[in-house]
Amino acid sequence: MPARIIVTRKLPEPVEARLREHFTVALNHDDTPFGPGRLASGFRAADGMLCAVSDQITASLLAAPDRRLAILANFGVGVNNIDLEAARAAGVVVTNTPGVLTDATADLAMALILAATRRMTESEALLRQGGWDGFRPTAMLGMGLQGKRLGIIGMGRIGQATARRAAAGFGMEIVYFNRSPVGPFDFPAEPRPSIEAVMAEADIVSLHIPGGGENRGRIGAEALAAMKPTAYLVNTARGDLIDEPALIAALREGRIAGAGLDVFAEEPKVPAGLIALPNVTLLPHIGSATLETRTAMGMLAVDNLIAYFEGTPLPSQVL
Ligand code: 8YV
Repeated sequence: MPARIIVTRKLPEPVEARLREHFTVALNHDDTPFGPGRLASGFRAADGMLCAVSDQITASLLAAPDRRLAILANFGVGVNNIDLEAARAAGVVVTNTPGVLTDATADLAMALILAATRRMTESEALLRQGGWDGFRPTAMLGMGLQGKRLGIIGMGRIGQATARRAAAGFGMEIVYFNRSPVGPFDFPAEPRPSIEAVMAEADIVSLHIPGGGENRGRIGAEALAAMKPTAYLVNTARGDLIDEPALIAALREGRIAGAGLDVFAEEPKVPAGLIALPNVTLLPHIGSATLETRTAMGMLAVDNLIAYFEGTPLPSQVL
């Protein structure tokens, strides 16, 4: 009998077709997010779940005595939506989708770097609101990237891909902090001993570390105070890395120049304080949102499920 798989979100068609070929599958046709009740009944009814960042996989779900579920194939590289300690204790296998979303996410980090430094959100708002009265040599002046310093926090796959784009494509210098030694790279980059050291000398800081755990709130008042008043902060990683009230205060008081954010601490809530600020570009978690990438992520999640139920090595196992 094929294994029973529950899919918590609507996925690109080829991924859903492949799931139907291999499993008895319950798809989410109308894409309504699962609440705790629907997740709990899924844990009782299915052998596996293909879940996403919008699903909070808590200790109480994982510890339920009537759980049937044996594997969580997470759609995404970040797994901070899953209580990993509880999954380990329950013996539930967890997989993710590294590698296939590196380029799309690094592209979006560059897009946010450009949007922030070229004041795109502010400029477009002016135009849409009918406030543009024609070309002016001194209007909407931003900051050029050439020769500026990009600070990468977390030099993993996506951090490196962002740095490579910035160095090779835009002539930026790269400084970075990584918890463990990393490199060499195919672009020039200098390590720094701490996050604050990177933040102090960067013209733009881009975050690429995992969310949750000890990283929650890591970019708080102290780290933000280290930044230059002319510098920008970009986040395509996880929203909870940033203490949002501290960031709002820094932006409001002009202690940093601007920000580009694709992720938020309590998605889909976006603090009103951020929405009110003109010098921030805000995107609804679209780092990996290309058809090619979302299809590749889905296929990798399915590869993991197939391998698990066939008893072969899993392509990308977290636990
Ligand atoms: C995903 C992401 O689209 O991979 C990640 O960690 O943040 C995104 O690219 C999202 O997690 C969907 O589950």
